[in-house]
Amino acid sequence: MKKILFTAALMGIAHAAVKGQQKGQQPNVIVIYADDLGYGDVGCNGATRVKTPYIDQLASQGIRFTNGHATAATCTPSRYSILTGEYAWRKKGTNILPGNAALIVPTNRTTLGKVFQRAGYRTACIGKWHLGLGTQGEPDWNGELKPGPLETGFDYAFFFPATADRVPTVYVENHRVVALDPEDTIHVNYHHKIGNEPTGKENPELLKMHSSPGQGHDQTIVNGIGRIGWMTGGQRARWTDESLAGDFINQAQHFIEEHRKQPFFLYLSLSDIHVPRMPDTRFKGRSELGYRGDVIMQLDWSVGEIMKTLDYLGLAKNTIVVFSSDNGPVLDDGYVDGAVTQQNGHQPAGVMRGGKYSILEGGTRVPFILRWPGTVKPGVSGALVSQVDLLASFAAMLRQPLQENDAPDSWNILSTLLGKSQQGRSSMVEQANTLALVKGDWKYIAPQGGPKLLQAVNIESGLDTVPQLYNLKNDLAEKQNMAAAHPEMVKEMAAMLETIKSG
Ligand code: NG6
Ligand code: CA
Repeated sequence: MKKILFTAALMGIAHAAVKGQQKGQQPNVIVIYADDLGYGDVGCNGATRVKTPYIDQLASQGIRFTNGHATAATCTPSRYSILTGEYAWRKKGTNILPGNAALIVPTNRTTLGKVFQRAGYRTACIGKWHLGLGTQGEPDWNGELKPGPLETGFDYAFFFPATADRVPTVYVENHRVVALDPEDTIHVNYHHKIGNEPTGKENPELLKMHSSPGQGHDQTIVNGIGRIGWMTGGQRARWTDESLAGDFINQAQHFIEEHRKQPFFLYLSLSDIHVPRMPDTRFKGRSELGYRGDVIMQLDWSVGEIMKTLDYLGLAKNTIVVFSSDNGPVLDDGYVDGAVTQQNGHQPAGVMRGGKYSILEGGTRVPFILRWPGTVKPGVSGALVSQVDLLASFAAMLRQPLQENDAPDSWNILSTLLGKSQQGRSSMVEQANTLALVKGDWKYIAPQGGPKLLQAVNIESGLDTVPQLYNLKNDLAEKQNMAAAHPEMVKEMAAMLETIKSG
């Protein structure tokens, strides 16, 4: 791992000498991707019970989109889409991946990172990956882990393989586990217990945070927290949950500082506010919402650190920062962390129904901010925009041609993202156990059987065996199913969804 001497490195740089260094250059782009952060979890979208001053500042200096979306209500498909410009439901095997899955992004296709690489940018992926590693079978944790981010558009990568609640709980730098010890090799299994380390199920007395009854997370204990999956070995390589946010920010600052003189693209995929929510000790108990509120504050701190780094290096004006989240919010996602008992009236999805795992608006409508000081006029936009559009939009900005089969669902909405147009996408598909089509003010949810309430997480799935049609303009909370009153529109939108599916 590269040594992080960020502060020392910065102190050695004469501030004035750095300023304007990038004048006339193409703008840097940083995508800060939060995990499971709901539309209503940030102050600028109405949260009052938790404070997010840095995210609010980013919004007030840029455009805050009120109709901005992830493509899906869970992580892996949304991440697949933001990087490939393709709806994930077009490709099999793109649902939530286990920690030992193979790479699902084809290495021969154009990705967001590759668009920047072709335009001469240095690119990095820092944070949560969750798109698989290797070609098939178990990735070789003790050898070379490829293909992965380096084969799909990134020059540098520092990440963990899946989610913070899945083994192996280690960092990977480029192709190798960080702090790997050949005397203590890493082995992972998602089917049965391996090794003799305690598990949350057998040794709950060793836990510092308990898993929610019936929600798993009771396999190998790492850092006092039961995980999904079993692992053995790699004792020195294991991360500490309390340090995750700081570790990723250190890496990000180092990358920005190192590339301050050339255009860079940073995909900064933070672990907050996904479970296990185990903030750095200085954030523990800081909010009134339990650890969920504390990690929102930690996420806000992370955003602030990036903003300060850009300011300090004189790069703020020449850097586009996009901030969003991979899916909507959830309170109890498997651990007893106070999110439910200390909700205190906080509304993580704002006025919307649903959340993570749900086809209702709370599932995919997430915080979405773009800041480019001096170029993009601050404001609020209600235009329909999706993360899947970043690829075609940035390709247009960089004048990088896309081939016929590249990024099939990505629309060039650059002028909307930059606030020059209020016109977003005319239609968009949402995914969560079924598909929904948004067109203008209307949303059609394709019929699909299944539980109406996802009991473990206490979230409405939005599933119904009959078609649903909502007018989002008048009824953002999707309370009035208008399907019976507008059979023609149901027919038309169902047909349009079929056309998009076969397209
Ligand atoms: C679910 C996990 C949940 C979380 C999610 C992935 C259970 C019962 N729940 O299967 O805790 O890890 O997967 O979240 O195992 S995501 O944001 O990466 O999609
Ligand atoms: Ca997520």
